[in-house]
Amino acid sequence: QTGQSSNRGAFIVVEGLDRSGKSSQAARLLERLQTANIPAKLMKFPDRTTAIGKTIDSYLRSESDLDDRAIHLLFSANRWELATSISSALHSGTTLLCDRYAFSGIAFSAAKGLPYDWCRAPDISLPAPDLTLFLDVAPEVARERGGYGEERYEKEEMQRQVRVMFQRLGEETSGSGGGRQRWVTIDAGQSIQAVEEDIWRAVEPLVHGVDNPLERLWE
Ligand code: 2DT
Ligand code: MG
Repeated sequence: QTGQSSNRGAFIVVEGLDRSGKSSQAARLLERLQTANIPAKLMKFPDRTTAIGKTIDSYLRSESDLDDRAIHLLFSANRWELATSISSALHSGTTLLCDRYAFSGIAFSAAKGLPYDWCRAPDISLPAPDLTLFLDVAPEVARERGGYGEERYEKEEMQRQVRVMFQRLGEETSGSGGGRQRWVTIDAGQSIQAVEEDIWRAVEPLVHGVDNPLERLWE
């Protein structure tokens, strides 16, 4: 190739309801990339290890209570505190996988009743994923996979609302406002192997690097 190829790593986000298989699929994808000698790294939001992340963790485990808007802003701040490491990893050629990102931030808070546009505002300008894989599963199927856990939000009615918000985010991301960003819905009700293959089909074109510059969310 000629010209100014930026040849950075791809930024790939995995989103979905609780019990959609997100974390297992992200781990499998990481392994697959590493086996193919593609430099790759896996991140996860919320990142519960930072000071902000510890406050989020305590909230999710219902050890503390916070105003809905305050916790929303902390989730966003938890992404902003890692935004520089995201872009440096990508620019050093690492393919970055991320288990949840800003879409979860909006979907969960908007599902609680906060205004959608208000929820989106603090995440505007974050590094934008090249590809978002939405692992779509019906809440009743997710429930049958051994039940939801103990954490806040892990209830069927909440998950139902969250799914509606994810679907709206998907429509807006793959629409005209999305630049080169792609949103791919994966049927996560299939077998683990079938989901893995669908994911690989979407990811494969990106694993040898991306030429276009890193975009910012909703700019
Ligand atoms: P995990 O079960 O994946 O650890 O997520 N959440 C997540 C939000 O409400 N806002 C956010 O910005 C993010 C990233 C989704 C814990 C829960 O936190 C929710 C489930
Ligand atoms: Mg969870």
